[in-house]
Amino acid sequence: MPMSSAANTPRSAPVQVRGACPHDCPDTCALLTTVDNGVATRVQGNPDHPHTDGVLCTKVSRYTERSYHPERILTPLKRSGPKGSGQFTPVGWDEALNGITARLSAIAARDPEAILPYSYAGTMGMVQGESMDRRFFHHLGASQLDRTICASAGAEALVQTLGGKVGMKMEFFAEAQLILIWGSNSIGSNLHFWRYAQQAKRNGARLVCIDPRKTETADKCHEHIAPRPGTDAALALALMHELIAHDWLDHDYIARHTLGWEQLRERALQWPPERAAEVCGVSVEQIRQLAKDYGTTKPAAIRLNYGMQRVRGGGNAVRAVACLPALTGAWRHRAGGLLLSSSGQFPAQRGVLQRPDLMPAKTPRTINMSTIGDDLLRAASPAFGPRIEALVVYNSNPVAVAPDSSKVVQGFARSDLFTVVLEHFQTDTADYADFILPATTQLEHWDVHLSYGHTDVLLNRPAIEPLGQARSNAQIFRDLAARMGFTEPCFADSDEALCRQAFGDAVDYALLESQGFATLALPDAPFAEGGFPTPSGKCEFFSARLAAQGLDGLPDHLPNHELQGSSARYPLAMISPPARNFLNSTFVNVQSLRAIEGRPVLEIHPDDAQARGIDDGAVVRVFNDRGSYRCHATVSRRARPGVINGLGVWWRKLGLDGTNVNEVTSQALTDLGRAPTFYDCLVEVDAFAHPAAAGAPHAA
Ligand SMILES: Nc1nc2c(c(=O)[nH]1)N[C@H]1C(S)=C(S)[C@@H](COP(=O)(O)OP(=O)(O)OC[C@H]3O[C@@H](n4cnc5c(=O)[nH]c(N)nc54)[C@H](O)[C@@H]3O)O[C@H]1N2
Ligand SMILES: Nc1nc2c(c(=O)[nH]1)N[C@H]1C(S)=C(S)[C@@H](COP(=O)(O)OP(=O)(O)OC[C@H]3O[C@@H](n4cnc5c(=O)[nH]c(N)nc54)[C@H](O)[C@@H]3O)O[C@H]1N2
Ligand code: SF4
Ligand SMILES: [Mo]
Repeated sequence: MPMSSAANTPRSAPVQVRGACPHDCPDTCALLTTVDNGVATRVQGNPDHPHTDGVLCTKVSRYTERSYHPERILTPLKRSGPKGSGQFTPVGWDEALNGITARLSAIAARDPEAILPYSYAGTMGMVQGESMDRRFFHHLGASQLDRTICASAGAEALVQTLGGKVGMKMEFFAEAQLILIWGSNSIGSNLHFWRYAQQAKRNGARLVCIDPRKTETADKCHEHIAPRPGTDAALALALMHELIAHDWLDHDYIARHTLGWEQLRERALQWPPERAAEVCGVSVEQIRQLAKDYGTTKPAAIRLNYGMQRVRGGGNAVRAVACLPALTGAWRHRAGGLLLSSSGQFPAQRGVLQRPDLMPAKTPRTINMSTIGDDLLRAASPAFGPRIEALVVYNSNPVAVAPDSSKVVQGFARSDLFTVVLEHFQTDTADYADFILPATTQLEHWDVHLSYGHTDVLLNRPAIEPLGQARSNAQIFRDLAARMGFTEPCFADSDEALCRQAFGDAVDYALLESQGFATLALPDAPFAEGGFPTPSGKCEFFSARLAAQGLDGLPDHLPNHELQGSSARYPLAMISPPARNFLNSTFVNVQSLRAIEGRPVLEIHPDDAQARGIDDGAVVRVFNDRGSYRCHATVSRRARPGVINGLGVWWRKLGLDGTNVNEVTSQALTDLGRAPTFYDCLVEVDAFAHPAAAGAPHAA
């Protein structure tokens, strides 16, 4: 079929338009959208893009269902009932934009820091996610947002250890002889990495999954190690202990390319496998065997992911694991080392795109998105600054995804808070808006993407015209800037011009236009000869920068927050990893995908279920001091004893009794990176009589 860049073609044969998957997923797939007379009829993986290899996950292969969903918001909406009631009336763009600028101008005249943008990675696109929006809020002098909700603990840990979000190339996992999949359900959340891991497996590699939950990935690995949540640093330190005890070390690599070996050695020797086994709740033999596998197999690769980060000691855990490849010299081989995130390797021109120079001379304060619950309820004070009076939410659904929902809901329900939500759908968050603005989807707008899994840049061309009156995020902020009287030329840049600015000359834009993606030129084995992007140029076991902040310069095991204080009386540890057919809270309203997930479920081990009289399929109440949510129990050995898995993240209004898993999660933050601690959460569960329990179908 001929390729076309035209968004709208006259009546003619179908065309295919090249794009990129916008979702918060490490795979950043290349898309091919079939367009038949202006209608997108099919979204497929681009077979020419090596990482995508023509394959998409189930979610995005249903993309047309999401884009043409009958509940898409297609006009601006103005609130017509009480906050949170979800009652809105359609209005024209002029009325909406005028209403919004009037209110924001009035607040800004008093104090622009009372205005807060709230966005995350609903689209990962650099144009629709971090360009015109940032210019707008910088010029306005609004509060800045600390975007911590996902990855900042691990990011900070990598910066302190390896020097940045750098690591192995995803494709070389296929050549490894041992792969540790550590804190990741790759089949569910990183499918295209899993394809390389399978290739390695076919070539004889051993695969080990380290995850408290027995995931579908764990099922397909040779070995599954199920530590208690929040104990990975103890496990990593015990592995170091064994590497030292058996001298499975690369002394030459350590001497030339690491910093702080003597101190780390001393720390690790305090962690014999027996001690770690006690902390982690796994057997001494499993730890010994893992250490032997890791110490004696070459090349050995670690796919480290986000699961271990969402606890108090998440940053330290990532630091501990990130030390391992330097101890064994695994980095010498291109199929050895570690990958958490590749995104630090892209030559993104963020200063050009975001224009922080537009900010007022006195840099506005920063609010942590992970504590939005508390911060919306905070009064003005010298330490905090002004009360938050206005929120502009886009690319995020905080009422569903932020921790400690009851606080978040209370904050969004404030009658004096002015809230604007840019959305495709009337999410839990949009229900609390004063104005909802209809945003375009990836099929309808331009964008350019980096990846946090592979190392290719992708261009997304619009395949179809915007549906209804939808406008791209960048267009909406351009419109708002014009009405606010921002006259700098940068507020006139088109979406396509922003695509060109994102990487400037560092990426061949003509290649992006002709093939849809461009691969960065990077060394195959980035640290074979050291050269880490840390201040010392070495892998920093000991971080002088952390020590200078008064923190431990070495990685250590930090027990979970919830094991201390009043929460410690709740007996079960709850983690809430993603459901495979949702992406965070995106897709929960897509009927065919929700049908696969069935209903909100809590996996509970047979012993824990029996002790509480909970039958498979029963409605349960999961509760602690913060709140309670309702879902259906799945009595299953996917849960380890003492740990329950509340699969996320359902829209509250599509869950049971308007609740979801974040009713019980806390706003406590991680050791590094100020990130949330979703998986550091103690609860109790009980069965209770609920009308939904009778005759409801079992979830798959
Ligand atoms: N299908 C699907 N794919 C997704 C997403 C989605 O919602 N759905 N979300 C996307 C996003 S935003 C992200 S950040 C990534 C996240 O993807 P991953 O990095 O893979 O992280 P999670 O899926 O959050 O958790 C991975 C695994 O960690 C386990 N885990 C929980 N606590 C611990 C612990 O203390 N230690 C260890 N070792 N493991 C633990 C969980 O049981 C889970 O199976 O995936 C992306 N991809
Ligand atoms: N309990 C628990 N909570 C969690 C997690 C967990 O594992 N457990 N995971 C956490 C993680 S890793 C993350 S990353 C966060 C994610 O949290 P969010 O970033 O809020 O992600 P989503 O829930 O997918 O919501 C994204 C929203 O953006 C909208 N959107 C998409 N594209 C566009 C666009 O182009 N324009 C506009 N205006 N809107 C768009 C979508 O419709 C969707 O409603 O959730 C966190 N919450
Ligand atoms: S969500 Fe991930 S696996 Fe699915 S199409 Fe997008 S990038 Fe690919
Ligand atoms: Mo995330």
